Amino acid sequence: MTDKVSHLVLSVLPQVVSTDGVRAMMESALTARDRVGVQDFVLLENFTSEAAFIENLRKRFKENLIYTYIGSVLVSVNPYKELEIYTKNHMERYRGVNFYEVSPHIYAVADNSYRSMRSERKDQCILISGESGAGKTEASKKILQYYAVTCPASEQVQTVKDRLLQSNPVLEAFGNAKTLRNDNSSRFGKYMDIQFDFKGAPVGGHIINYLLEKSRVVHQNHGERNFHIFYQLIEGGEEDLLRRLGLERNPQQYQYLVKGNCPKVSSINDRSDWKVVRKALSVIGFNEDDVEELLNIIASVLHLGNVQYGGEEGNACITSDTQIKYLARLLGVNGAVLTEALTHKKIIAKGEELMSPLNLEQASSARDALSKAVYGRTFIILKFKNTQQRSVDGLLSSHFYLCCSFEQFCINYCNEKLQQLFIELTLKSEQEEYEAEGITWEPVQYFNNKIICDLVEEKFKGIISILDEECLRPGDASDITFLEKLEDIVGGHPHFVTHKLADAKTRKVMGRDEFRLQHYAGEVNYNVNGFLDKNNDLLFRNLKEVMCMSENKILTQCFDREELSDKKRPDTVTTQFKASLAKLMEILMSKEPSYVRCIKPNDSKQAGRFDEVLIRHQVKYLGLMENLRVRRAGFAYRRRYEVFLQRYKSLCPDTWPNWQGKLSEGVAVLVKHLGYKPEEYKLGRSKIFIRFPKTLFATEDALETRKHSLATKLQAGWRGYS
Ligand code: AD9
Ligand code: MG
Repeated sequence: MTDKVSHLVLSVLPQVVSTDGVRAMMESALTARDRVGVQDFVLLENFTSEAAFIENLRKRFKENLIYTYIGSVLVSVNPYKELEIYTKNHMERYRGVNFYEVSPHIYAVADNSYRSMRSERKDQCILISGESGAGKTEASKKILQYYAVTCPASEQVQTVKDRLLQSNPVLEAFGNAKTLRNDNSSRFGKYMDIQFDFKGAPVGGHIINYLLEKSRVVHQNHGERNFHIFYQLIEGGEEDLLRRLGLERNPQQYQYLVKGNCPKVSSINDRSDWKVVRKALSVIGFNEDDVEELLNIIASVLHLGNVQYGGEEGNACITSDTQIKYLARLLGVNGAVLTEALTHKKIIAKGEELMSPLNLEQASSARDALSKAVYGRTFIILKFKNTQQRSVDGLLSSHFYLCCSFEQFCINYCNEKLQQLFIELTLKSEQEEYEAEGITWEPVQYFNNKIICDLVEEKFKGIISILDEECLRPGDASDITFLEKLEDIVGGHPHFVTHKLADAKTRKVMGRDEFRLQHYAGEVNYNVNGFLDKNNDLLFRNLKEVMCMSENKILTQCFDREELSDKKRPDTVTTQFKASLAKLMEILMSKEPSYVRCIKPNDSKQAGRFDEVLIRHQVKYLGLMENLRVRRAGFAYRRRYEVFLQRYKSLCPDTWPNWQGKLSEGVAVLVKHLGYKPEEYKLGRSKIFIRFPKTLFATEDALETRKHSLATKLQAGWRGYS
């Protein structure tokens, strides 16, 4: 019943062309077109030319027009400066207005998604992709802000809105870090689900964060930092808080914070960010006790990093017990037990438990494994959770890495899967639209990246299977034997090569410990170093035991005792990831997707700089030309009859000032009068489909001419048609 009400209300939304819309459409008129390009790439005359595509982007970028469509896909170029296009006024302008009637904007995508959800009762998702620094996180924030402002609100809803918005600073504090490419780089994948009730008000949601780059907790490359939260706490934490946590106000004191030699970043104010995060934590539902426990964990990670080992005969022992004292108190564990667990490994032999001492290297890596596990698991439960209704909107952002470690391998695999979904769904939706309109669908040729997905994930023969097998194999298994196995099993695959198998030219740009995958987006070399360890992600059993005994409530959630009783080996990281990806794909397949494709204009984070080589590369790996080809395979332009008629009716005496009959007949009369040839267009059930942009442009030009002559005639006192 309630569903029906909301449906009825929305189905009567007027579909008029607003004045703003007319202006936006005028962008396509000839004069403006030369200056600002076309606002939809499908209107490019030479749509197969990458050069024309990039030229169009450039023209628009120069005019601060950072958004352009490919049909319903939004392409966004990071302006690296604040633009006055995100005001409340702008939000209002996009609210309830059809996609094509206003200039391209992220708000249009948000609004369109929201309205389809409400009027068609279809679950929606918005997929945001692009490389590091391209603007994905910013785009997702803009969408959330749009919903927060424009969706109906009540007191209860306000809490949900606040929580959704405030979950962002918290997630960013714990999951973002300064990298060479982006001062605020998200080091995890995020899937956000927002739930709306029948009135269209957000009533709940949850966030799934996956694949945090845990290795950053213990190591950072030069010029990069650890996760923001550590610096925020140290710089911003109140005196007595730091005293309680046993921390000094100097990041250089902490081993885990000095590796990148980059404690300060000019674009970041850790102290004021700390205040924002502290407030946000309470908004998303952390009470004072929760916050205390959370900060105890963060401080513990820093103390763990400062645990130093020494020792004779290779057996590690902890040189000073200062850190252990803090750790015992902050984590609520027994110091002696923790010390033993940080220096020994429990072995179960013939039913007996033995403690075997670790050497220095093993002990350091056990300590680091503990830090990563504690931080990584805390991050997973750190999310806004408030599930009430069915899920209706997802925001997903993902990145494509061109560098080459284990984490990037996983992320790039994820992107490969998303690309597959993208191609499938774009083709599917094109096909469905043609079918719905009763127009014959002509199949399109496209590159199907299934072959690469298979290379990675196929059972027994795929890279993940081979990696898992090496991880499980006792004895001499190592990263290098993994590489050799790969050569044996997938060596002949057209998308795979190693140093040994490569031709002379490729060999020059490959290390001996690397393999190269030819992704749909381009070639990526992966260094096998650390693959086995990271895939195993082993945490010694006795360290797990200590954590399970912790009195810290967050940790007891993170370390489940069942994990200890479970004799079965836990799944490897890639296997878990593969399973969660499969689940994600299933969720996404069941929703209607919208896409935002983000492009980074230059590597120096500079406003106004359009680095063509860099952009061309992204256009390629985001599959934008492919996307455009699919979209243009049939018809470049399509509009609902009423919209088309409204705009062009003045060009034909029979449709001016108003057409009284059926809309489709009005359009038929109009285009006949305009001299459209039969091969140039098709009339569907509710829309006209125009095959070539030039047909539309000619009509636009005619409209422009007519406006001019009309203006002249009006000045001369003319009344009536002609
Ligand atoms: V990463 O894969 O998480 O490393 P993102 O998320 O794609 O990356 P992000 O959204 O963080 O990039 O954008 C990087 C920076 O570009 C931001 O910190 C802003 O300074 C800048 N940016 C991005 N989008 C916009 C925008 N629409 N307007 C102004 C922007 N600045
Ligand atoms: Mg980001």
